[in-house]
Amino acid sequence: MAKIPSIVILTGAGVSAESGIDTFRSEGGLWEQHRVEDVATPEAFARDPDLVLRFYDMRRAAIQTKQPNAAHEALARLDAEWPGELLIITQNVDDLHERAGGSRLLHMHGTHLTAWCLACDGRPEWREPLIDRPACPQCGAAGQMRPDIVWFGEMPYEMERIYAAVGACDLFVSIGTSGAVYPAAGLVREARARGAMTLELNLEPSQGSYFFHESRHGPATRLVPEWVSEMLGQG
Ligand code: BV8
Repeated sequence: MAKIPSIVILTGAGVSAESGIDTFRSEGGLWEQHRVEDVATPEAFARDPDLVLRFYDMRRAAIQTKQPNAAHEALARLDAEWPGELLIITQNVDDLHERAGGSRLLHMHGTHLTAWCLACDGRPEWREPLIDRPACPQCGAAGQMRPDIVWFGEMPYEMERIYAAVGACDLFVSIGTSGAVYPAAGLVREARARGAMTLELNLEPSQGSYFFHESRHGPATRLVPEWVSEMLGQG
């Protein structure tokens, strides 16, 4: 009985673009409106916490008005029906994968809808602004909560679990990411070095296209449902 291939899927801002969530590097993207180092680093938070908290309050409110798209839904279907190992590793901090039904999922750069209390190290679910320095719902400490987001210079979450899954997968698929940010951008080489087939689904060639066995270019809402149907033998 042939082994059912184990799959690791890495997603980036491109998978949420058609849900109306800004990507980072595109025309007018987030990093055009704000210098990364001004809003997404621990140094920026120490220097001007209000600027950083307003930036994340704006995005936290915005994603709650958006809906998952056909790419999120197709990945949730594969997640539910794939009989072998499968892990979706997302760089995104929105909850659209979850709202589409995704479960075998991890957020390597954190999430908008949890906060991080620096007093009790709690990660309470949080949907409201942080600018008014609310009290932690777990320990009551006031003004100690920051976004539960991995900023530049900070260690991404669950790196051991990520390297273990990438090192053991038979198929590594990258969707909607520019390959500009590490260590996420280095995972394709890790997977390939360990013998996995590698596939890129992206609107255009990315900084990492060279490392993929196959690259398909187009919108995620077309490419991802097509690929999932192929995988579930309905192609
Ligand atoms: C760390 C949360 C130590 C915040 C984010 C090696 C070399 C050089 C630099 C480094 C290096 N190692 C580390 C660094 C430093 C740094 C880094 O990579 N800098 C870059 C800028 C050079 N990395 C770090 O600081 C990381 N921490 O290294 O700690 C360490 C090292 C090793 C092991 C352990 C620890 C922390 C990085 C995480 C920072 N936080 N997000 C927030 O969201 O505000 S990163 C953030 O930017 C996202 O999470 C994502 O990771 C990245 C954006 O990239 P994408 O998601 O790809 O989005 P982008 O807009 O760039 O591209 C979108 C793509 O989609 C495009 O290709 C486009 O064509 C495509 N697309 C658009 N529309 C569609 C589409 N595709 C399909 N359909 C569509 N409709």
